[in-house]
Amino acid sequence: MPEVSRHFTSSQFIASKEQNTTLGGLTARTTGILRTLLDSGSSRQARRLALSRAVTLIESTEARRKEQASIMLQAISDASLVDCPPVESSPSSASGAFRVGFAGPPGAGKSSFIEKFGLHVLGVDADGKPTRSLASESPYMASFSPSTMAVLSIDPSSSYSGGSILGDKTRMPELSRHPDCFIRPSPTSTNLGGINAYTNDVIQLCQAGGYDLVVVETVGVGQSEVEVDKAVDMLILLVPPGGGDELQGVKKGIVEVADMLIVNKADGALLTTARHTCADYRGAVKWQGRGKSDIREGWKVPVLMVSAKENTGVDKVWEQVMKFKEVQSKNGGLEEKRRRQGKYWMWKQVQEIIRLKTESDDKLKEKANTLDRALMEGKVTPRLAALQLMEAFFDKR
Ligand SMILES: Nc1nc2c(ncn2[C@@H]2O[C@H](COP(=O)(O)OP(=O)(O)OP(=O)(O)O)[C@@H](O)[C@H]2O)c(=O)[nH]1
Ligand SMILES: [Mg+2]
Repeated sequence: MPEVSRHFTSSQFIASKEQNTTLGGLTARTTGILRTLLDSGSSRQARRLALSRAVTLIESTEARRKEQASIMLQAISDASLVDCPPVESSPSSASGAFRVGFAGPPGAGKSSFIEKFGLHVLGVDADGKPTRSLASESPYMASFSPSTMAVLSIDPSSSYSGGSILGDKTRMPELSRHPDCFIRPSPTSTNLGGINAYTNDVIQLCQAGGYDLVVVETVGVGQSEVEVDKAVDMLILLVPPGGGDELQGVKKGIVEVADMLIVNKADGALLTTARHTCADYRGAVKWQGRGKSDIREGWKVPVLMVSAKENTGVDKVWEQVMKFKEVQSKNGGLEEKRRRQGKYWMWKQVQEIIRLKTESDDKLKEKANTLDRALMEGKVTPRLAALQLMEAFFDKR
């Protein structure tokens, strides 16, 4: 496993740029990626490409590339790098990018909606044509008006395809052509449900690259969406119209953690059903955010009706996102949520490091396989198996 304690100072970073040298531990290629990503002088296209390459590095399973990724992430998160040349479009470094998660059942229209949402937020389409009128400008825009956006689409079926921008695959053809939008489909990792172990790292990268708004799309209805809430500032649940069984199909857990609910496909023959679904959800979320222990204290979860197809309701959703950001920034909820998330990701990384180390060490792997078999045969309890594996793990050190 890579050493994660290596770090660089900003003067080293700047000197390496001036002298065109590499940073300790990083190859020339990785240094180049990092430099392009963090340098305010990089063009939008160059920075987008560097981000794509950096994500590929993070998702790599190959030991050497993993090590590069680890050093790169360390360099990015190093506080001493803060005073390296700032990225022009970077939002205030205090809060970084705002992260919004979209979760919901397969086929609910998440990608279709994100495309319309993204175009609305950015204000112009890929050809520079305005996508919203001045009349739809909101007072909240004064404090938050993103000029760049990243979309991380967690693809459950994905066999990873090498970092191309799969606009058609993600159903965001227009947005994926947009020069200020970075779209990246990523495979899920089976043991983590709807997000993967790197989602948080990729979000950090997007932030380092100056992306103001990061949107994460996940698929499924259950544990996975609750998990995506650990990586975002705001979680939006997007559902199709339909009551009864379909409503029950959306697990209670996700409705409880959602900060906003959207009923999509409120168009044509589905409009009446969408209205009923909306009313049902309004009843379901009535008491959310009321408890003193809820970090969203005072936030009334909005339930909105939209149509990605007809491009309706998108402005209202954006208005509520900005409002949530403002309310949560002021009452400290945003900061508190990020602190809790930091703790969560530390332990998630511990788990991942143990898993990778076990897989890359023949003896540990053998021990794990033996314990696996013993578990299947009922010869050992999960607790004992875990203890034995940990003992073997620490013996190796
Ligand atoms: N009528 C109608 N159909 C829509 C709307 N939004 C999406 N669809 C259709 O719903 C289907 C699924 O849309 P996607 O955007 O791929 O849905 P998704 O939730 O991203 O799907 P997964 O990523 O596969 O979970 C497509 O056939 C869309 O054309 C809408 O507002 N109205
Ligand atoms: Mg989708």
